Amino acid sequence: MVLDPGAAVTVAPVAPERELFRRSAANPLLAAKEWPYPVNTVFNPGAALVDGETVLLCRVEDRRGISHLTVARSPDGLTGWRVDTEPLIVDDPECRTSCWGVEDPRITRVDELGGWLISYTAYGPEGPCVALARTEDFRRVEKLGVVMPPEDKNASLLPRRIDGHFVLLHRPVSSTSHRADVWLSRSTDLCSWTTPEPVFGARPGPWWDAVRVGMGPPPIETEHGWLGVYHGVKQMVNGAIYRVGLVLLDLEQPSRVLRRTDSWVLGPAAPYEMAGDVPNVVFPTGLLHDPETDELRLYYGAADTCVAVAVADRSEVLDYLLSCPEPAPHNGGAGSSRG
Ligand code: BMA
Repeated sequence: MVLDPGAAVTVAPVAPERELFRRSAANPLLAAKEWPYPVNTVFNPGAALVDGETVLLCRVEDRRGISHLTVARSPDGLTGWRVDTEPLIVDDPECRTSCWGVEDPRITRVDELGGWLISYTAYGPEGPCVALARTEDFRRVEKLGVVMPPEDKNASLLPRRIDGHFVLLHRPVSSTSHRADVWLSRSTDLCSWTTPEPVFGARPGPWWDAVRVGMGPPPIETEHGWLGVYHGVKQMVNGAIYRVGLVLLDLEQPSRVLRRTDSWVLGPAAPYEMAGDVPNVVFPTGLLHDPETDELRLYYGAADTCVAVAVADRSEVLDYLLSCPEPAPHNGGAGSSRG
């Protein structure tokens, strides 16, 4: 075949010249050696700002292999961490849905609840499912129970109601197609949830997010839409690679994807991301915005072994997202060919 040098070529948008998300020199922030009791690993933290301090609710895998959630606090979100000596949320050996542990919390500040909603994975013999808990101070929690049956995980609640409904993004897995895409469900009381709506899916073939996608931290409201961070998985012959991409969801119709990055914006490259219990994993779970500096802090688990953070400018992130092409009608949706 002879290529016509004058022919128009469609080129995927390139990533920005400098990295959007820049790793902190303080990384890794937290690992087993910082823990006040013996544990295997510390990773995938939810994040919140509480009375001027950064609170990370970390997934801690104990030396049985079962995970629980424990709070660490820091004045600047980077250094001077103080770790609680007791977990905040633990497995319940009597409960079918969480006797194998609790994992991967996401934290949403919900002003009308006067506190924070924690969405986390409860794990038991039926598989992973989504559970909720509420806290006002990260010292006591009220468990609200399981809201999505197995297999479902990676749940993040939006911080405000839309048309009178709370909105939960979550990631069920189809037992027929084995698709693992992002859906959303709505609720007026955080107990009963409506029929799920597809949001966006894995892109088949060679894509970096071809095998599974899952929402990361709760999306942040911006003037252009909900800024969402997600993880995507590619299966290689020697294992999976977990990377990070971005979506912009419509403010009033959050199942509508306005933009999605074709390229990942953060992937395993630092030694602590490439080696550990599960090599080549960057798994985003916490996102904080400082309105004074416009800085975003993205907290993530690295190699299922430690906690790290990368920072970005919110305006640069939005400019980049807005420069990405609008997805075609089905392109953002779960179950579509390019989903
Ligand atoms: C996912 C979750 C995460 C984990 C990731 C990489 O399925 O279980 O907790 O970080 O795999 O192992």
